[in-house]
Amino acid sequence: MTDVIIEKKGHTALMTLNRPSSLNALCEEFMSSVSGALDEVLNDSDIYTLIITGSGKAFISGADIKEMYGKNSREIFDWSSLGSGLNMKIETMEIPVIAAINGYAFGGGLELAMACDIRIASENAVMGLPETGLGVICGAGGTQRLPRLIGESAARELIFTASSIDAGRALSLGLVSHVVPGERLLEKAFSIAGEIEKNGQLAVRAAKKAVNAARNTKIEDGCLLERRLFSALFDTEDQKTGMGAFIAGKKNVVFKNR
Ligand code: DAK
Repeated sequence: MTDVIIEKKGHTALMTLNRPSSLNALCEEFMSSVSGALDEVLNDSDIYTLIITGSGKAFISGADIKEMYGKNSREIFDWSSLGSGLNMKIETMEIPVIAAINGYAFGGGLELAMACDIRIASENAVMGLPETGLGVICGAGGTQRLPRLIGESAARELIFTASSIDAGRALSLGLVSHVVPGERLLEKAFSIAGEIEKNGQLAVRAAKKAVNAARNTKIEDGCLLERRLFSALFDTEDQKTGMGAFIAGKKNVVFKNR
């Protein structure tokens, strides 16, 4: 059985994590498969948006506790580079990535979802960072990304209490941007992907780069980067197409992404 399934629909790639026996827990072998699948997507210039979801009742139940259990600090440090590398790869991918959280997203699973650009959830999704309850802390960016996404107070509470939240609470905290019935989750994800894909892809990618920079740049530097990216787009055909269509009163712009 393939543990990561990639399907292409138009310009969208759907990546389904498929290790149901452990609810998609991230073991070393599985992380390598996910990383390889991400490379496959990265190397396909025809893909404009990636959706990541899980099969069965979990998005990802977390890092594989059984695999981590016996390791010492040196071994886990080596092991962990794969997990953190995975999230950095997702976060820095040129194209937008949508996490369609279909069920449990705990620990490393929520950390992976937080590395995505957009998160949507099914009504039955449950999320949390249970690590302190396991005697450890997040190891793949959870303590860094959660406060940035939902603010320090709520993030500290979730991390220190190791408590789980349902999809409605995640929505109210701004951790996910939509909650839909399970059977409509992928439809919603594809609909968001479609909205993104009708725009100029050079602009979308520049926008992702600029928004990413906002996380760790001084406002002056971020605004300078934004201005540089904005200016560079004026040397593209897309800018003439998009603005030209507005001036001519045309709707349904078709960008050539060049
Ligand atoms: N690891 C290993 N196996 C897991 C697992 C996990 N995280 N989650 C579930 N499983 C396995 C179960 O052991 C069970 O296996 P069998 O007994 O059938 O062999 C099977 O999946 C089905 O699970 P359950 O029988 O427990 O299913 P339930 O529906 O009853 O419960 C559950 C679902 C998700 C509520 C429960 O399985 C659960 O609480 N799972 C653990 C959730 C958790 O604590 N996750 C956080 C793990 S710590 C790092 C990267 C990341 C991390 C750390 C470092 N580096 C890059 C540095 C992150 C740490 C974590 O994620």
